[in-house]
Amino acid sequence: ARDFCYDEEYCNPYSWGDKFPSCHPIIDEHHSPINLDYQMIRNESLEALTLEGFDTVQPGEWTLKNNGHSVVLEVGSGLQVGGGGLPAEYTTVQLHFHWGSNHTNGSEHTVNGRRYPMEMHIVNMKTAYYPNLTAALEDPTGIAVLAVFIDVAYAESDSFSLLFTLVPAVAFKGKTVPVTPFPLNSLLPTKNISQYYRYHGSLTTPPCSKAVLWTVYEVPVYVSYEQLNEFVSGVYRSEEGEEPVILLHDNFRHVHDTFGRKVYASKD
Ligand code: 1SD
Ligand code: ZN
Repeated sequence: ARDFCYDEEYCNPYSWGDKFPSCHPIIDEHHSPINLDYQMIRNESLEALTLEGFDTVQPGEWTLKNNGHSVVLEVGSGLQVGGGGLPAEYTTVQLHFHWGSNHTNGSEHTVNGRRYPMEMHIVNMKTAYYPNLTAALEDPTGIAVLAVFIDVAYAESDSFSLLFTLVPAVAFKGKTVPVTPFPLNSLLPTKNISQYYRYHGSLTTPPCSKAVLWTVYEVPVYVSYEQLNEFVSGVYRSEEGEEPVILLHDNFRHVHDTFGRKVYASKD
């Protein structure tokens, strides 16, 4: 039996709480994702984050993996995120994607109700405190996720093609492929990197732990329609040889009420 899913009745996001009690959307709780609107509080002290090691080629080898819920890039240990109002230094662990079935949906966070076609999450855990992600989930600020919206344009993205051309190798659940490290900042917006939203929320997948400081970049990055289509139509949540063969898509959670949470916008 699958642990959680996005479509079937018994395991979709509205019933995650049956198996994972902290996924129940209890009133006043800090769930993610949320809609970002113009009600945000401008916070002049939120400056650009410090992304250590993001502009260099890390030693070693990274791994791209299909875990049946997303495509995940596990990175080594040399990447660190801090500053930008975060209470500590965080070590980058992995990045992964959420997407739809075409270019009209896919992102988890929405901006004034609009969904982008994709959203990338760079997952970081509080350095020096926790041996692994599971341990960090007990801390309300144990995890810092950097979210980047991915939109479509006519031009192909060379940076994303590095990663996306490897996706066919992990088309099926459980598949992994080695990745030669590359500067991770090539996947980030090139302009206005100091413009972002900040709020406290949860993991968007079970166990939905309220352990995440979210940084959502305002400016999207762009891939071509072809790049998006190939990704969206080429990843399965079934294992190789398993019947039926089921596409993995629409792996985004519905947006949640902020219940009066403060959502900040950075200084610029
Ligand atoms: O979906 C991811 C999940 O794969 C895992 O990375 C978790 C962190 O332990 O985070 C969620 S998410 O909230 O970044 N979508
Ligand atoms: Zn995610």
